[in-house]
Amino acid sequence: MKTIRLTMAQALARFLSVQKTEINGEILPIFGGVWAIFGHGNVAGLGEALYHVQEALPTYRAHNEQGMAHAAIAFAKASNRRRMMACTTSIGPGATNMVTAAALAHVNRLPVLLLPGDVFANRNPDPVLQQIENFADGTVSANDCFKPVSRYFDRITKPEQIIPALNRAMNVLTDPAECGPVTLALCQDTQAEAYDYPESFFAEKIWRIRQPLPDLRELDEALTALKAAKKPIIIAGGGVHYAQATEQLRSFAERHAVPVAETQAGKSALPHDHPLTMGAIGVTGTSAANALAQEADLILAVGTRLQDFTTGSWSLFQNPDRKFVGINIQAFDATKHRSLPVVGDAAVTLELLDQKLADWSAPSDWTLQAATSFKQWQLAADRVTATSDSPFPSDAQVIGAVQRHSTEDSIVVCAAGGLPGELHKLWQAGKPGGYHVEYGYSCMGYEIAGGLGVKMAAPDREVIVMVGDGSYLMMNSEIATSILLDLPLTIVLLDNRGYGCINRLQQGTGGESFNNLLQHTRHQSLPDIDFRAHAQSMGAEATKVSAIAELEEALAKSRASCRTSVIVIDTDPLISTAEGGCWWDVAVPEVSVRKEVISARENYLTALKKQRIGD
Ligand SMILES: Cc1ncc(C[n+]2csc(CCOP(=O)(O)OP(=O)(O)O)c2C)c(N)n1
Ligand SMILES: [Mg+2]
Repeated sequence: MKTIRLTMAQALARFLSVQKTEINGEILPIFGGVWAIFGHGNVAGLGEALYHVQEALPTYRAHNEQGMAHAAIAFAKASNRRRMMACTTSIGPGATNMVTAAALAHVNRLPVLLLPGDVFANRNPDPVLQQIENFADGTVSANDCFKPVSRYFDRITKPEQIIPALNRAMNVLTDPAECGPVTLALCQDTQAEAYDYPESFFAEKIWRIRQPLPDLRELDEALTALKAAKKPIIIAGGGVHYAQATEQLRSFAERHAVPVAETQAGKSALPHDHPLTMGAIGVTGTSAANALAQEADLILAVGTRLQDFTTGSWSLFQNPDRKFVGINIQAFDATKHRSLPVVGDAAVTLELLDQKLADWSAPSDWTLQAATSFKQWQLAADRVTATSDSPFPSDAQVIGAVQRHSTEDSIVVCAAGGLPGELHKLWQAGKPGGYHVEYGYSCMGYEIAGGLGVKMAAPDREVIVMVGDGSYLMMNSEIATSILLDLPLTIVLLDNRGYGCINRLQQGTGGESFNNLLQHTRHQSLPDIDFRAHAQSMGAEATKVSAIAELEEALAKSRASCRTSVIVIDTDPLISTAEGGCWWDVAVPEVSVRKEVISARENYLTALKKQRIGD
């Protein structure tokens, strides 16, 4: 057997650089690069190794480990999981900074390879700088925090262990059902240790995402249920995009006249003006989608996790005879809430169902009802997004302006605050993938770093990040990275001077405004944060606009610019779009001295009666 003597880190870097993927007939590196922030836990080992493979596997430096992992995850999401990135950190704080991002990837079923440094396998220098020292368990390190949020976790204590570990890692990262974060904790001394690796370990490998066929009995059961339906509706989730099944979804819906509603991850599966689209569903849904969902007798849930925002915490589907059919690559999701499961690839499964349904279609009065209620919704949406000259416009009015400025190729990026709900309801997505909102983990601070990852995946498309002041303050440092890498983003910052959506939620649950908007916090003096100056200090072009018309001018300028632009606009923290939406289960205190809480509790108890679980 021919061997090559390399350190574990050199072997790992070399292995990653020869993993390939096939996209539309083109062979590309599956790893778009490695994000790295070095420290003593990875600079000498993996740092030295990455230096030598930069041609095939570029290294990128970020400013925050969570941020760089967000960028990596966004890159994978924008690539429909066909491509991905790795992230390496030092031991300790650098590593644990990535745990939140690992959870985000875990929830959203997105691939990312996390390579935190770890303590010495030989334990000689113990405790090494930043070693946590668990009193009761000598095998525990800070990296154990990754275990519950990794689909596969391993600690590499011997150089030869990467041979099976990387094979397993690649399997998880490219398996459509298992897909999620993989963490390989790399002990510092092991990174530097040499081994005679078989040459075959470094042979180029092309990974293709498999498309499993569904079980025929499951397919038949789903078919029988569908044929009996009088009021069917499709819920399109993120899986529709990851399976690249948007065309199959569209032709299925058209052939069988089934209206389509979209989750946050599913949005943009159908173009916003398709005659069968009902837009967003659930807590942040359109009145049309939600009215239909209430009556629907058959819910065809495709590639969705059916999280509470989609189901209105299980209050939305009120038809006593309703049936769920779950088309999903992962049985865990396909069988949720007693759905009839059809475990398989969404594109293949929709095609098979389509053929077997032949000329069956939903009754025309149902589709007519759907189209009529969507038209009504559109009128409401047009009203709330129309221009205003108010000094404090609503989020919806800002969205209207950004929408008017955007093109079919623009990609809007968001994650937390009031904006995701407003965007879910109101954004009119053109092409699949034009809407990138992380709402599985809804992680404040994803927006800018995520936008950077999206831009890396789609450098020719305009990336518009919409972000609240709270999320911006939580994490903005990858603006500097976007300047470093010459990857321009358009960032629209909506400053409502605090955590507007949580303040509204607090009021909605009977609470006094407290600790959310800056004015309601314990303070000596109220900060007047100059976001424009802040963004400018990192190298971005930045402006503050005082009205919607000015915002539109600034957006046009930003498109012409080849640098990241930050456009700041003051908005009203108290307004959100009242039209559409449905109940969301947020537990209200059973006893309180506040009469507003008591009354909110009464409303809560009434609402709970609509919750249907386990039937
Ligand atoms: C990391 C993280 N911490 C806390 C939350 C809970 N949370 C959701 S939205 C929000 C406020 C966001 O403020 P901002 O970005 O200004 O948006 P706004 O609500 O004002 O629209 C908070 C604290 C979260 N989603 N993520
Ligand atoms: Mg805010």
